[in-house]
Amino acid sequence: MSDKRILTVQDISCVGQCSLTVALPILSAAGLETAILPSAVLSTHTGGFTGFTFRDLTEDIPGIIAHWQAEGIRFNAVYTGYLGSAKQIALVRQMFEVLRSDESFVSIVDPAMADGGKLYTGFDAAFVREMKTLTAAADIILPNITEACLLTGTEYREEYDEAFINDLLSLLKAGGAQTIILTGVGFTPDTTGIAVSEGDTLRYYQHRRISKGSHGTGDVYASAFVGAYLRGRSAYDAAAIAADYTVKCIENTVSDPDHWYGVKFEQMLPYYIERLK
Ligand code: PXL
Repeated sequence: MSDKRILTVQDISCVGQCSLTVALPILSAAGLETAILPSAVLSTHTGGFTGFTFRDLTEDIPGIIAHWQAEGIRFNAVYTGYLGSAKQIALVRQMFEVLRSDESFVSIVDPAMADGGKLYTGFDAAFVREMKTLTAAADIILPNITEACLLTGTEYREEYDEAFINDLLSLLKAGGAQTIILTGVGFTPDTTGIAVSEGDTLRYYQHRRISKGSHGTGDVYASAFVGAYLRGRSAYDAAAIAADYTVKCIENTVSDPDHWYGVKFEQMLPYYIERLK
């Protein structure tokens, strides 16, 4: 296995099984040396908890980038998730340029900002506008349907057909997106899955839909995708491995009503590691 070093930029939600507390263990399980850059520190995630603390770390980022540049630190991939401010997005775009390894580099953006037709608490139209510039600059993006609608100015719909998905993908491509992993796409009530768009090729990976909208599953999915992709799987195969792993995590959690805030992804890591062999 060739050694790859990845940087992931997303928040630390101290409690809640999302963002960095999910990405770091999953990427490590994939065998990747993983550096982290926390975009913000929250006491919990914002989905269902109230009264959480939020410290934006945007002001720390220029100094961190400058230090890494002085040390000659470079990465084979930068993978971004939930970001702390619109201003931070411009800094992340700069990171794609100044922290890329000359040997290999891929930029992967999960525009984590919305779900179920709604922006997450704290984000606004200015954040969406800035996020558009990041998805245009990235090699691979992983929006859900709500995020794809926001990025393309499309009205969100609960029910849709393949023509709607094709239009969303065309608009994303027209906006500069390259490889698109569109998540949460299902055409029957009992199925969901992924649309993988690369150049002129579009393939679907469909699977059983277990429950609607489990917290943190977008981060589990994106991290598992990034791990598999950087371990040399094609975008489609990585999308499928990540989907199967995420389903296992949800199956492992649904019977526990107290565990509403995230999924028990840790117990399923052996399955993920096995799939990467
Ligand atoms: O899972 C996405 C996510 C990440 N980070 C924070 C969140 C959310 C979703 O609500 O609130 C802080």
